[in-house]
Amino acid sequence: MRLLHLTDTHLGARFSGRPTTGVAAPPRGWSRAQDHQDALDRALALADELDVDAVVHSGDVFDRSKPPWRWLKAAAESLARAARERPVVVLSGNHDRLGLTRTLPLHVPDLHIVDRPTNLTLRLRSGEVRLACVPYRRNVPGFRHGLEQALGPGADLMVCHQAFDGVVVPGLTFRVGAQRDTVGAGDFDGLPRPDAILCGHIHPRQVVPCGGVPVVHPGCLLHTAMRDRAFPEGVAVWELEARVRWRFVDLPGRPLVEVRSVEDLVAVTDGAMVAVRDVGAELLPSLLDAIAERGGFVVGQPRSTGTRVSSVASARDQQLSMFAL
Ligand SMILES: [Mn+2]
Repeated sequence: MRLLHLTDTHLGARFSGRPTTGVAAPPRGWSRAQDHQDALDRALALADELDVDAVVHSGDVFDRSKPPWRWLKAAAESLARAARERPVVVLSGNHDRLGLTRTLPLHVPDLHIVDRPTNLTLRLRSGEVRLACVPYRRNVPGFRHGLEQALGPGADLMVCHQAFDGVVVPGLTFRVGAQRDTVGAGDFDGLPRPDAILCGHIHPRQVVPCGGVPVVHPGCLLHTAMRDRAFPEGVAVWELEARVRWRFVDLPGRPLVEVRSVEDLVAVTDGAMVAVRDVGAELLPSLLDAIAERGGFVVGQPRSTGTRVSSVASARDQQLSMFAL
């Protein structure tokens, strides 16, 4: 039995910062939200190619709880089409704050939209799989309550959108007790153990143990911020045989490049989205020309030397980076 696991598609997301204008402006009509929709379609095409038995999305389907109509419609069409081929499970994340049943009022037989803790049995071609699904919970008691409902009856796998003790984003390791929504092995006491946890929320790809159970984060399907550009974008493919295994598959999106000097231009390839940082004002016009010549375009206001970086700004950046998860 084979599953495709994707997460944090953030459909409808625009990139922070207004696109620049003039030379090195984005192509006419370009929108980062189209990139997010394309990434979803790439992942669903891989599900077809690998002929998986089911698709599981572990949350943050949309970037905002009320997504723009255009992107809502595109997502609904893609998910409904995928669910005609195989069961598709979508779980709400912290960004899907109002719940997905309101956002995606789709009545497609094999599209399982999960807004509440649910013990879900998927009947697949090659057998059954029991999923304990716990959408994002704002605090630990809420998560524990969700676990009792979803995992209490027993499950093969768990699906959730939560920060687990020990997960890492740049500059921060999540710890139980340090954030009110971070959970740990103790929260599973007295409950059946799933073989593995398919997790969303944390954008850098990683695996952490939780009481001996692997918590697998394929990472966001497409970057929502420049600072994440070093992390791979993609999905996990699960094989459920005598033992449960997964592998990560990269599905790289548009290249993201930060340009601070002439040396960085080499990384600007056709279609690259570029942030210009801390460049001297006298150098800026020629850099913008060079970026445009290489087929790249700039998002955000180019920052010249000395215009911004301060300890206050970096503290705020860090807060923003946490908010963006
Ligand atoms: Mn997210």
